Amino acid sequence: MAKHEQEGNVLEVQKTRLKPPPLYKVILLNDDYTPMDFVVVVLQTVFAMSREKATQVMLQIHREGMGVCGTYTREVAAAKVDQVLGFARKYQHPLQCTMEEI
Ligand code: TYC
Repeated sequence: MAKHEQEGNVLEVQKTRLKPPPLYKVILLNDDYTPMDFVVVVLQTVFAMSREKATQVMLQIHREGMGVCGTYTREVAAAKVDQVLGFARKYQHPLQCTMEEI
């Protein structure tokens, strides 16, 4: 840590680089009841996907059981999970969403 004298005050200069924040995958789970169109709208709204991309991702989740919707810092990932669960609850669909550190 370098020190600089400036008008009598000692300023400490941060030399060491900060670690990049950990990233989290937001994962959507398949179920037998949530309508496909609803999942497509969620992917478009919460994850800013085009209709075409959202349809691809929805079908991949439908076939494989789960899928990654995006990777974000912890707070952003948590907000996306909350948004998905909020929409699902509002329209009474059992859609589940979770996050996992990379
Ligand atoms: N499996 C659902 C159906 O057949 C569609 C679906 C896709 C639900 C993706 C959830 O994350 C999901 N209606």
